[in-house]
Amino acid sequence: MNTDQLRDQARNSLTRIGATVPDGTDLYARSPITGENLFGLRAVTADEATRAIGDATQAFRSWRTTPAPARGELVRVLGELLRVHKSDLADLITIEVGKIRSEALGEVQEMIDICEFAVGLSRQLYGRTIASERPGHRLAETWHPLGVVGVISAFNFPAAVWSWNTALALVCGDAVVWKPSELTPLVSLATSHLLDRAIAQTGAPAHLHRLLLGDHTTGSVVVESPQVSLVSATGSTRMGRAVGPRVAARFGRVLLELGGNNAAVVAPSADLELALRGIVFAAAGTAGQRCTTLRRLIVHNDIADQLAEKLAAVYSRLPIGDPFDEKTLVGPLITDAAATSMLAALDRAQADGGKVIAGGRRVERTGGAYVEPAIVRMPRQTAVVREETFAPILYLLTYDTLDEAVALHNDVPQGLSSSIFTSDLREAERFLGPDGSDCGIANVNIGTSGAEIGGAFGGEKETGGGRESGSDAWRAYMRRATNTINYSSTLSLAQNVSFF
Ligand code: UN1
Repeated sequence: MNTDQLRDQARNSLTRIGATVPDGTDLYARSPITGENLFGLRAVTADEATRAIGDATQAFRSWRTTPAPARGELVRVLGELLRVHKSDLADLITIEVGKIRSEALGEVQEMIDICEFAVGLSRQLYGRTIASERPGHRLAETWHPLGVVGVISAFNFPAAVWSWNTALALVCGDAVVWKPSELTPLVSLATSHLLDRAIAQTGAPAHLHRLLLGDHTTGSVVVESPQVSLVSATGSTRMGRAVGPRVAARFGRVLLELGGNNAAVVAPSADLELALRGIVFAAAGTAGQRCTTLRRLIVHNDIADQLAEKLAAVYSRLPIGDPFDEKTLVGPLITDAAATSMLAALDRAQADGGKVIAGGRRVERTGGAYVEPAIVRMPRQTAVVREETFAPILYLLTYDTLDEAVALHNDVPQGLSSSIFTSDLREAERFLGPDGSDCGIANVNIGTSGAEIGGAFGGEKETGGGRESGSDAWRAYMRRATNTINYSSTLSLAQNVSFF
């Protein structure tokens, strides 16, 4: 598609959703498909951002006492609107991120899934009753809404990551302000408008959610505001290093989802055909631009040549190009800079003795940064392998013993996602055990990417430690109160203390 067609398609999707684009020249919606601008937009000023946080704080005051199941109704309606506009939103994701259609639809499905999870959760924000040591006393734990949640999201999952945070925050009784990536303003406008429609339809407070389009100065307003109780930020480790301490300095809470450098171990007993499919999706899918993308393959020496050959054969046939073309599996990288840093990483890997066994070249096309996903066989886990390059590079390393594989696996600063391909129960359990993978996500016979929303999502070490999405991740969006209730007529002190 050319830029005029992309612009028309974006306009049509936005119109069906009902969203309008605030005209301006502060930032530009663009498409990585052609590398050209689509619309000029107006950003919010710092004053407007501060006022929006104030408005959200007001909305929070009434929302926090709305019964949680009634809050769930808002999220249920949002989920319905997402179903109705699934195709429109997926189009905007493909236009602004360059994801292939199936993955863009998958991203919207992930949003619908988390809405449904959150609706159920709205009746399950359980506290505990705890045995008290004193007669006639009850000890309990109550979860209360936290305040305003500031969501800072990245370009690669421009809508789903917002929904993990927002669906939970809303049922937990919080208000949300959202600073999306500058690279995906149209997806943000559309998504935010769908929530505004759900808010209007259910009579929830109008300013419960505020979209703050802008650059890092807008992000700073969110990070610095004492009214933002939790900053949930997704992006690079560099971004997290800047955000984390600033929020901590004002005793705010942070939830960080930062870089990954995800690896899969392939053991000699692995089902190689299954492993092959898992590896290719995880490494080349989304053009290597997921935080869960498979970046390192740690293969047993006995099968390394065989697997490398099979992978190289599949890579040589990967259809690269326009993500709207049904045959395409690898769309463009988000920017030219992303392609430049991929090529620079490949140069460094080769200087370290790495051999490119598949791909790695820029695909010549007018407009857009299209690259061939690459596989590089490395003699060692050198510095470049230990860094996250947000592009489709798969480094292949080899091992002889599982101990060696696990040591290589864990010897990177990041700790998001991991997997092992094996038919050996002992190896699988060892990998999942306390001295196995040190990641927040550890899988068996499935790749590192494409997690379901039902589990908690996040990682250790430089990945930031936060957990979002399913399981009990909701607790990050609430504050806990411990209650001691004396229903006897005597005052007894804990720890047998006597006084007065
Ligand atoms: C991200 O790349 O920031 O597990 C999120 C996955 C998706 C989410 C990725 N469910 O790959």
